[in-house]
Order: sequence, then C-alpha cells, then structure tokens
Amino acid sequence: PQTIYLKDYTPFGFQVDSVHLTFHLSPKATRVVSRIEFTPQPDAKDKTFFLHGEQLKLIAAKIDGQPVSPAVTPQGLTCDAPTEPFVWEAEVEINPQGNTALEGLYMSNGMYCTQCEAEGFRKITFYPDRPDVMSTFTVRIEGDEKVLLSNGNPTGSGEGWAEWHDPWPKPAYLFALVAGDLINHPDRFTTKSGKDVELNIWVRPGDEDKCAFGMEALIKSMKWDEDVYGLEYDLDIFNIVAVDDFNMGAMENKGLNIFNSSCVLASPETSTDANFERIEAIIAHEYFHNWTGNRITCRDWFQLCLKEGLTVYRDSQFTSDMRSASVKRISDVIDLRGRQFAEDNGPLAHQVRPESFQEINNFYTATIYEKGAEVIGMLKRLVGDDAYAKAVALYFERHDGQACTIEDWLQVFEDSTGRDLSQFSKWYSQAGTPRIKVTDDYADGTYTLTLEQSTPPTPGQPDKDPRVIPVAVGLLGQNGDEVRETEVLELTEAKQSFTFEGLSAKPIPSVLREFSAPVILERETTNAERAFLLAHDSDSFNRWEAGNTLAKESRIAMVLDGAAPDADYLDALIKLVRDDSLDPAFRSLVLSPPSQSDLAQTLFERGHTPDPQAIYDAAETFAQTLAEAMTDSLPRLYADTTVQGDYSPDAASAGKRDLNTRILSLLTRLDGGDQAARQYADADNMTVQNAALASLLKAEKGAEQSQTFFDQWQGDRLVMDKWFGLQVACAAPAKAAGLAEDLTKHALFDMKNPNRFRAVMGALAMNQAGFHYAGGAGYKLLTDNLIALDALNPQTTARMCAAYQTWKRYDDTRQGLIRTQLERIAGTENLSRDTSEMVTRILN
Ligand code: B3K
Ligand code: ZN
Repeated sequence: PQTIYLKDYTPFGFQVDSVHLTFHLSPKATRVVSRIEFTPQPDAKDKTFFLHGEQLKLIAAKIDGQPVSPAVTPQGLTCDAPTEPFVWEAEVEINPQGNTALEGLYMSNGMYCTQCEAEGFRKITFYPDRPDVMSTFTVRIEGDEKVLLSNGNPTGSGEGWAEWHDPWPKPAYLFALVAGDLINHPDRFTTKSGKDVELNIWVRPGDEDKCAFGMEALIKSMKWDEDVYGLEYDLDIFNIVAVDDFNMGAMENKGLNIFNSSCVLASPETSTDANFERIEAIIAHEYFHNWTGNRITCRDWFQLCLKEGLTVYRDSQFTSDMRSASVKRISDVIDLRGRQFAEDNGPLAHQVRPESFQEINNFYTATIYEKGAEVIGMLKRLVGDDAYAKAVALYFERHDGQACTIEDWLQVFEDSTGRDLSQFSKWYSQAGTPRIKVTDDYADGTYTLTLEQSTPPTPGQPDKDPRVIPVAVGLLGQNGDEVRETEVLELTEAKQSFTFEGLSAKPIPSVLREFSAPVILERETTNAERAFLLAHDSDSFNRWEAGNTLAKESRIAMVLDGAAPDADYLDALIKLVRDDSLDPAFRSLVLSPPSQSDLAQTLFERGHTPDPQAIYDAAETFAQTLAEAMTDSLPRLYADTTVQGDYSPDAASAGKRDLNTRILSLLTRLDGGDQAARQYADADNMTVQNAALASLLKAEKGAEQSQTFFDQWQGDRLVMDKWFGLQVACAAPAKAAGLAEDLTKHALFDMKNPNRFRAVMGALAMNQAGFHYAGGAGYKLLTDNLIALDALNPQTTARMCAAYQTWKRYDDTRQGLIRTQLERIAGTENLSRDTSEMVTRILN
C-alpha cells in the first residue's frame, strides 16, 4: 500500500464553484448524477484533472456537454480538461445494499445513509475528495422513502423527491444523505440573533420515545456555544438521524448529523447513567463541529487534530459546565491513561499531527482526539483564559470558510498574545508521553522544586527535544493548610529548578494539579505523604490522584511481593468512602480500582513482566479484604446511597448511583448476591438493573437473571448489546474466551453490526485477565473474528486490532502466541489496507 506524506501536500489545480447531485435511489443500483462547475487555477503546480472514485460503475461522463472517455483506475479517473471554467457531468451506479464497509452510501435496516469522513465520498461519485476543496452543494433525492434528507436547507419536495441546498461551502467529507421511513422528534431553537431554527431527531418507528434527552442535550449545546464561544447556528434546520449500523459514534455532517443509535437514543428503562452522559457529550461534540470542523475545516487529513482536539476540548468544557468539573477531569484522565497512554507508549505511538499514513481512518485515535484536546488545554493554561478567548475569536474571524493547518491555529495565538509558540508546537510534532522526574529540597525558608523532563523513543522518533510543559503546583503546610496557591510553572528546559521563598517549614508539594499536562510524573515519595494529600489536598484531582497512586502501589506490592493490601491505605479509603460531606461521584472515583491494563503498563515500565492473572488476583484480594473490613458499614452505605423516587439522569443522582453500584459489588462479596438479586428484581431503570446483573455475573450467580434479562430485552438492539457485552466483561479469566465464543454463535450475534461485534470482541479485549489467559484461546478467537470481519468491514476490524498494541509487555509465551495471531492476520489474502497497516505497525 502507498504511504501518503504531509510534506507532499499540493493544492488541487481546480476550484469547485458548485456541486449538483441527483440520487435515483435503489438498494442494489442507485444512480448518482453529478454536475460540477470547475475553474482551473492558473498558477497551479499540478494541472492534472484527477477525480477520486472507488467502486463506482461509470455510466457516462461529459465536459461542457460533450461526452468524454476518462482513464479510470480503481482509485479514480483522469481526463483532459479545458483551461477555462467548465462543467463536469457524470452518471455512476453504486450498490448501497452490498456496502458492508459502512462507508459511502449504504443501507442499515432498510434505510439509506452515508458516512463520508474521511474518504468515503469517492464511493458515491467521482470528485476531488479532499478536505481543502470546498463548495456549495445542491442535492435532489428521488426515492419512495417517506423521509429524504441532505445537508443545508430544504428547497422543495413532492411525491418521491426532495431537494436541499447547503449555502455554506464545505468539503465532500461533510456530505450526507438519509432516506427512510423515519419518524421525527421535533423542537425549535431561537438563536441569540433571533433566528428560528427547526430541530429534528429522526429515528425508526418504535424509537420515538427515546429522543427527548438527546433533544434537550442539543438545545443545551446550542445555547452553550452561544454563551461561551459566541457561536451561533447558521442554517434554518438541524437534523440528527439515528442509525443502527455505524462504524463509530457519530458524524458532524453539515446540518445533518448522523449518529450511531447507541449515541443518541436514551430512555431510563434502556439506558444507563453512563449512556446518558455519553449521549449528552457526543451530541454536543457533533454540534460544536459546526464551527470547529465545518465552518473552519482541515487543509488535509494530517491536520485532523485541528478539528478533533479542539472539539473534544470544547465538549469537555461543556460537560464540566453541565455537570461536575472535577469529576469530569478525573474521568478524562482515567480515560486518557487507559487509551492514549497505552497508544503513546507502544508500537502505535504517533504524533498529534502525524506526518504519514496509509489509511487515514486508522488515525482517528486517542492521540488525535484526547491528547489533541490536552494540548489545547495546556495552551489555554499557558496563555490564560482571556488570551485564549481572544485568540479563538481571532481564529474564527480570520479563518471562517477556510481549510486550515495547525500553523494557522498557533499563529492566531502568537499574533494575539505576542508569545513565541515554536517550542510549544513540539506537542504536535513529537510523539510519546513525557516523564517528569520531581525532586525537592528545603533550606532557610526556601523550597526548591526540580523538574527534569524526558520522553522515551517512539517509532521513527528516537530522540526528543524538551517541550514547554505547564506544571501546576500548590504547596501545603504540615497541618494540611495551603501555604501557596496553585501556580503554573513553565518547564522549558530538560532540567529546571523553581524556588518558593519565605516558607517557615518544608511544605508538601501538590504537583501537576488538575493534571495540567499529559505526562507521567515520577516522584519518590512515601505512602504517608500520599495519604496526607488524599486527606488534605484542596485540588480534587490531586486528591483523587493520591488515592489512585496508593491503590496502585499497594496492588504492585501485592503482585510482586505477595504483600497483603496496605492497611493504611485501606483505612484512609474507608474513611473517605464513609464521608458523606464529599460528593458521592468523587467517592465513587476514589473507590474505583486502578485499571488492570494501567497496572500492567506500570509494572512493565519498572522492568517487570506483568502477569495478568496475578494482577487480577490482587484486585480480587483487595476487593475482598476491603469488603470484609467494611462488613458493618456496607448495608447502611448501600441504603444511604440508594436513590429514591423517579429516575433522573442528572449528575447528582448518577453520581450517587455510581457509588451505590460500587457498594453493591462489595456487598455481593459478603452476602452471596442476595442484595443484588433483590435490586435486580425491583429495578425500574437500566442503571440499577445493569448494575445488579453485573454484580451477580461477577459472583457467578447471575444465570437466572441473565435469562430473564434476555427474555425481557431481546427485542431491543441496544439493550441486547449490553447483554452480550456484560457477560464477557464479568466472566472469570478462565471462562471469558469460551463464553465469548459461544456468544458469537448466538442467533442474535451479527458481526455486520459494529455495535454487536464490539459488544463481544471489545469486551473480551477489555477483560485483561480473560483475554490474556494462559493458552491463548482469547487471542485465537479475536483473530478468527478479525479475519472474518475484515472482508466485510475493514474500518471496524482495523480499529479492534489495537487490542494487540500492548503485546510486548508480556512474557515470551504470550508474545509468541500473539505473534502467531498477528502473522495470521498479516498473511490473510486480500487483507484490507486498513488492517494491513495496523498489523504491520503493531508487529514492528
Ligand atoms: N468526525 C467523525 C469521525 C469520523 C471517523 C472516520 N473514520 C466523528 C467526530 O469526531 O465527531
Ligand atoms: Zn469530532
């Protein structure tokens, strides 16, 4: 496969002045007629008239009304083109029904829908399918479906047809079309300048009672973007459509967002608190793209983080404002460490702005999204909130309607603050997670903090330069009071010291408050000091972090030395969990165990070979010891955290339920599942039903409930995904692979549906001790399924290959077993470009 390089960027030699598309819908033979106005660019370096096109049957092509015969390859066509403005017309035939890759125009449960980002539009018609080619689109859809949708504003409709016009120039990846017998949940929004906007969530009949929450989230997002960023919606209508078969979460097509149904449909009976929170965040994310992504887009796909990092940053600000900022920060860091650190410290490590790729779909990663958002957060921390607001305003003023680069983004910050950001830009060009070694010293009233940064090599980047790292630091006195408020230290050298004068005694430092940079802190300190911070730090992130570090160190000692759970930590933890002056959501986070994958990575970095089974056993022993130590208080805590009354997905209730769920799982270790069985029987919402079932399954007591759950919910696709996933997630290590295999033979398992495939295979890969269980049955099962799916859906297959990205952590036997599987995938005939690139990178 061909490698594409950032350094080879050249603009397209033609401007697109307008695009007219007519769709004659038919499941197996849709005709797409295009009429596109082109203007040759006189000073273009490359004057070749090349249009992308894949899997298209060309019926006819004309230039200025005259038939032409272009040279067609599997990638597209080339044709002689006039030197004056001209009109290109083409008719092609495509097969939506046969499109199992779910990219381009495809069918899902009888409805037509599209997914064009990144390079799917070329499967719809011949076109310069690149984000820097922007144009207005006029679309006519002819079909028997009741609802025919595209981007922009509706301009006419009648029996069997509808027309849409999008006045905002856009790249083809934002094109969308939907046709089906759908029902809408309507509402309206008046923008701050008084524009009345029609809002709709379109769903299949039967799902209309699951739209209200998504609609509320949309309206909150529209209002928030006006209030916080001053950004207003710019069309007469905003449509969201729920689709069952979708490769990712959702897509920000202009005026017509298309969502994986799991990321928009919600009801108390069928969705958990976590689902509600995620839906709110994703609706916001896609909506926010209207400005950060659509009005200002990317020049080329290497700039993907320009829209994704910024939009994730914006949606996390939104969630912080709607819910609890400190809980959101802690959850984001847990997620970052779980997904991005794993990526950044393994064979798939890449820059926030990559410089080469084979398949761009493989770069919709935690590094582009979540680390990309962290980079924005650091920038804001360095320049300050007001300067951030000014720079972003300048970005919209200067670049509205353009396709931009990271340089454009950094330039507005340089111009509006006068700051030199050349060193900061290394966050975009250097992969890998920086380590910061912290040492300190106190003498004569002066406290000195010395920070030393280094970044381990990553593929293709053996040496790294020091970066600018904002390290937020506060100092505490021996009595727990804060003696220095948070200050952001700017670490720019490889090694640098910072002094604090006028201190009467040696303070206790609280370093990297709010997780002010995506780095790994290395500091030799005592458990006593961690326990002190857990009890006293005024920064809630670092308070949680102190507990998390204690938990990790205790687990590591258990794994390496067979130690018992650390008694001081247990005491501190119990005290905190019982402290009802603290937010239940925070207590729940403190109680949540460090992830087994995170522990494996830490052990590996300290020179040990992690044993997934030993890590699992330590977690079990710890939880059992904790439950026994809390025997007297668990029933009361359970009762106190049980949420009474009608279900509401608000943050406070959700936090309480989350804590309640953790208490229940401890209680189940003592009562054999009695309370969980009662909770299951009484459940009137999915959060508590799901939690009870999980506790029972973990205790191997849930067979009966699993059956009743199935009987109750077999008609609901999204709840059935939970049923499939939960069983594998909760399975004991020795049973996980076998159970997952049985589930792939279940009548309702369908690998063509990405949600269902991920429910089973994703859960297996996440069940660390089960996936890595001795013998390698988990590896074999995952690989069999990946190979089978690759022929149907390369994108989802390639993404799931990341389950193997941590393979070099493990012992020789496991590495050998995994290598065999990776080589099996690599040796598969007609392997997709997507999967081939992933497997090659993982193997190297
Ligand atoms: N921009 C889309 C992701 C497209 C993924 C293409 N493989 C969703 C989002 O980030 O909002
Ligand atoms: Zn996005």
